[in-house]
Amino acid sequence: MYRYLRRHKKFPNVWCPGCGIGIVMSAIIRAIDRLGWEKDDIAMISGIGCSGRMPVYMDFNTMHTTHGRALAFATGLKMVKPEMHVIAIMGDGDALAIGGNHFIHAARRNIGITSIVINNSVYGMTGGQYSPTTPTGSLATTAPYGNIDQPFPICELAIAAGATFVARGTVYHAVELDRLIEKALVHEGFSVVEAVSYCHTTFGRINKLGTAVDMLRWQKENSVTREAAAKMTPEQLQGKIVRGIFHEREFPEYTAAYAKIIEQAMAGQRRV
Ligand SMILES: Cc1ncc(C[n+]2csc(CCOP(=O)(O)OP(=O)(O)O)c2C)c(N)n1
Repeated sequence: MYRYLRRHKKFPNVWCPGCGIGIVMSAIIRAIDRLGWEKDDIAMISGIGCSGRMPVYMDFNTMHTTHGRALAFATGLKMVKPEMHVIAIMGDGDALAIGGNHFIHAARRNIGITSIVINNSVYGMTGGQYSPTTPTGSLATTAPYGNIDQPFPICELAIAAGATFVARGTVYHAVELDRLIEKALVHEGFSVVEAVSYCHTTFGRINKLGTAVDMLRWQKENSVTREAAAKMTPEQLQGKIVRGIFHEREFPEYTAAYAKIIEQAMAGQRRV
């Protein structure tokens, strides 16, 4: 674990004690360690937010960029260095509010980036405003009477937009999460792992959900695997988090397809 951290420079971290983001970070480290990848071959890119702080603590090639633009920077990097393993770390607000268009277009292109979307149902860093994943009816500092918007289903959105590997795990099921992340990392095209986390400091407190441990217990009791979900009725599934791989398919990866275009152009082979 320590081999992957900038522990002499960047610690202590900004996360609240008990925050789920640390569990996601450990899951990513375990997945990378199992793959045996060189740290120099990995680029980890984030926007702004509590989730966006993760690459600051990791000893890879890292970029901590502007809010909502992790995938724009990651796309640029992947285009010039297609041989690198590019990982984008985003909060739900970063990925789906301000960064929503980048998310759907990166998925549409099937560019070989692994996106980890840490879903804590809220804008954590800026004080608990409601985000695109806040459940309908939940309280937030900007929804003191209850959020009336529908939450974005991250995995369904990613599949519809064209992502070729899409999975969801929770921080309670940490070992399962690192297996999902490992599969996403080795996938050739655009892969998305929704890591369902929690923010006990802003979302939990205002919604009276208890401590970090209570929120972890809630995840344990209210999530089911895809296989179990297939045997449940829509009523039984109400409010449950379904975990597992939702989508996996083959489609040409963007930088590989682009390299072919360059080859054709250099050879003077125009199609019209
Ligand atoms: C262009 C821009 N708009 C707004 C902000 C303020 N801001 C910083 S972090 C953040 C939201 C963070 O929420 P999320 O992406 O869900 O991450 P979390 O902190 O919950 O991990 C916002 C709105 C900013 N830094 N830049």
